[in-house]
Amino acid sequence: MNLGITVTLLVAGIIATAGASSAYAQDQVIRGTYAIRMPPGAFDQNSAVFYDPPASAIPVGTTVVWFNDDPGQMHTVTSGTGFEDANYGSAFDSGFMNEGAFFQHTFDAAGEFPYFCQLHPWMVGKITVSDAFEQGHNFKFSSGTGPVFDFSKNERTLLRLEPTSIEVDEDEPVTYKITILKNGEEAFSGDFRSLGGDLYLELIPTDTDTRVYGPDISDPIIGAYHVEGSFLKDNAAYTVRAEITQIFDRPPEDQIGDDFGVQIVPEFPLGILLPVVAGIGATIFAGRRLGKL
Ligand SMILES: [Cu+2]
Repeated sequence: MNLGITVTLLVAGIIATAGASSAYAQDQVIRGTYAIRMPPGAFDQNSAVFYDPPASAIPVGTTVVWFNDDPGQMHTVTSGTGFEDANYGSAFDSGFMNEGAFFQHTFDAAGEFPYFCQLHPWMVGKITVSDAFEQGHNFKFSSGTGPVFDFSKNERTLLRLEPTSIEVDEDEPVTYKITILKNGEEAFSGDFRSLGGDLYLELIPTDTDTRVYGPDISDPIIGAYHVEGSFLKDNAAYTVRAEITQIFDRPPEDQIGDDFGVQIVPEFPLGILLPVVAGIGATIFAGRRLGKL
């Protein structure tokens, strides 16, 4: 088959598919902000990683996009723990995904969402969704684990910042300055660019040096960034200080900033349940204002 015919057939196939289903046509565009990959060799039962990352904690409303990067292998992303789960596939199901295909799903409700691959049922992953949020003066702040992040239960938590005191168009680039304070001392600072105002930032406690990577989706820049490091691995009160320092290429007229509290703990012992719950209430409802810095 020569290349001209191949391309013609491919284009005809795409047009036929797009015409058949508008939902499928929409999925030609990546809307997801948080990426999970099926890496080369993911099909192999002995693979170290099937879905990467295998377990994530995200705020409600996040759109996750899965990519099949496994050469020559088809996979699925199917809700449920496996075929023994009577409701498997009811929350979401990608259908067969060829190499290079992607599937996206928006998580609109809190809960735990295990999923698996119908072709290789040993491939399992999990998404935990939280609807906890804190309303600051300038941002709504959501965390995949709520205000207490127990990293023995969740290895990572995705944070979302949504500006609420300014309007940002979907195609408008915004620069955030994020500072993370640990017990009141600056432990991290970085600049992050995003389109449309919302910033997704994942915190990953590790035993390694501080590392920043992302965005997951870079064209356009709508994807999540990731910050990992040992500085996140202490039993400590953390503050995430968010500021918008640029809209397009100029600083905003008024300073836009908020502080949000995140308690990071290595475990959540039952003995301290009551005092910590009181702390959650205080953290949720007492977002401190930076105001004019
Ligand atoms: Cu598979």
